[in-house]
Amino acid sequence: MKIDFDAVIIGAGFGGMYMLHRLRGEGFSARVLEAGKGVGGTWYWNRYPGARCDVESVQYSYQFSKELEQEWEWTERYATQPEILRYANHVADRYDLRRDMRFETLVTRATFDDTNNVWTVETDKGDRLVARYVITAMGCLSSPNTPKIEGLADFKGPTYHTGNWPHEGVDFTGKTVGVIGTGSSAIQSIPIMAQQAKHLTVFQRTANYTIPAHNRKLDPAYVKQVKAAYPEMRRRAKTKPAGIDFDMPTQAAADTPEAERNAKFQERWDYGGLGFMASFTDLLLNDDSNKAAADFVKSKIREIVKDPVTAEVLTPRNIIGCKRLCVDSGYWETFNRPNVTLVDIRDEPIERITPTGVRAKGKDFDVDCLVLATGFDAMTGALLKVDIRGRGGVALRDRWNEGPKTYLGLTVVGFPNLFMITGPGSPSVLTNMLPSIEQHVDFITDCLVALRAKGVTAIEAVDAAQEEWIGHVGSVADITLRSTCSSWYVGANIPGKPRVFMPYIGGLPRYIERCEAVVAEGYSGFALTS
Ligand code: NA7
Repeated sequence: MKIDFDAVIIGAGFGGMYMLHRLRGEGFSARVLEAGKGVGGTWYWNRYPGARCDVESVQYSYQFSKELEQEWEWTERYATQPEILRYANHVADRYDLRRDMRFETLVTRATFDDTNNVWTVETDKGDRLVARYVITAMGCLSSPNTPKIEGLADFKGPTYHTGNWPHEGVDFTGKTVGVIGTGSSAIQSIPIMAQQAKHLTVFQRTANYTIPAHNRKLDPAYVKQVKAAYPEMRRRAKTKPAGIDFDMPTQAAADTPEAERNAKFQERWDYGGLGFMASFTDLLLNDDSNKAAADFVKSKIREIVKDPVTAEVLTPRNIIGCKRLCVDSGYWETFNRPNVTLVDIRDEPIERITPTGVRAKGKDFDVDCLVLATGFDAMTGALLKVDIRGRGGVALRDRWNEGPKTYLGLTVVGFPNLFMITGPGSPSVLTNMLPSIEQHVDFITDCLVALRAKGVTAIEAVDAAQEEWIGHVGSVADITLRSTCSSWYVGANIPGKPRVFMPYIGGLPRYIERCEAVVAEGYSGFALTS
């Protein structure tokens, strides 16, 4: 059987780029297929105003090359989307990655051939590529969710989705703007849109928690210091559950007197960012401790937002950290502006979109343009958009109709020679994505090298191993409060999506240990066919 490539990689984000680099280094042939016109994945599409990473830039970067690590200069504590995209392009140039990439090419179908143990990958351009392996690098938050609100298609003005933002940018100067959604994308973009727009109306279904970023330009002396100690920082990061090097708590909020507890929350608030949830060990384990953290943030909302009614509407009612915590620059303050209106649609959904605006709560809110900050069909959306057919023509869509089941978040029973970078059931979105991506890419590369040495033509997860892994993913999720609310982690934002806590919450160190054990045991949990 003639094959075109050892591997077809779907997606040219950070996963696809590093995957290509590693495979080339080991002498495999590979082709990357990418829907966008360039590299960068999520950072290619998410160009909304204020888009930034919520992991600090010096940690949200590749670590596979010491030279790359040393030569790249991050300029802000939290890198902006343009800076991260520049970094992705720099990596593509440095390693001459584009020559094995095909852009504006959407993968439509991938079919496994049981007889020859190969995949045929088809694209919207009419390609049919035969490869031994298919590696998906499509990202966890890459399939934008456009809610089915009646009348959306009739709106006369422009409609923008934060996850698929026009590349030329949007100037809201002098415009009236309606924003639907108050997740991370909205929380980052609202303060900037409010500065430009004549009037901004925010339609909020669920009030959200956000912690100030306290973003700043990075002091070159600090960057120098980080670079000098990079290996140590990276090593420490891998010992932390989220793969981020920061001070881990040692004390439970439940064992801490109130004044001391609040002082700690204040310290973390002043420091800024996601580390707020690491103020104490038990914020996601104990209801009272969680409430203490939530109350602290609620008191901040009341302090910052001048109008008590608006403050009350902005005050979240769910537990903190259940939905992904947001990191902002001036979000609450924005609601003190005279040109910003908040509409609470918690109990009454938007009735419809009219040709001139939004009808909600029996009122028409006329707007020139509409921004959908309505998130993504997370973790499985991009994968299931491709018609992936495994052994016997079984569709992944059918296999996962009760929620995704994987072995290690990397492979699926019935789908031999298919690997997923940061698939459901792996730590992925609960960690710093870059080290998680690198760990997966290294695992896959080492695996392909080992299979080649053994003359293996097919690798497939074994049912018992997958069941055991899924059981473990579910049982660790049940221990935390994180699985208890309606978040995209459980697919709750997509009507009809099965409710399953999708990422692995056991932490990166435990996950790495498990992957290493699988390798040490000669790829335990997998069936290998020569
Ligand atoms: P999110 O966090 O999923 O936020 C989407 C927002 O859109 C959220 O406030 C939703 O309310 C709201 N939404 C979705 N559908 C509707 C409808 N039909 N009506 C009203 N409001 C709606 O997506 P983001 O892009 O902000 O962030 C995703 C991740 O990217 C983020 O966690 C970071 O990791 C980076 P809901 O909460 O569902 O009531």
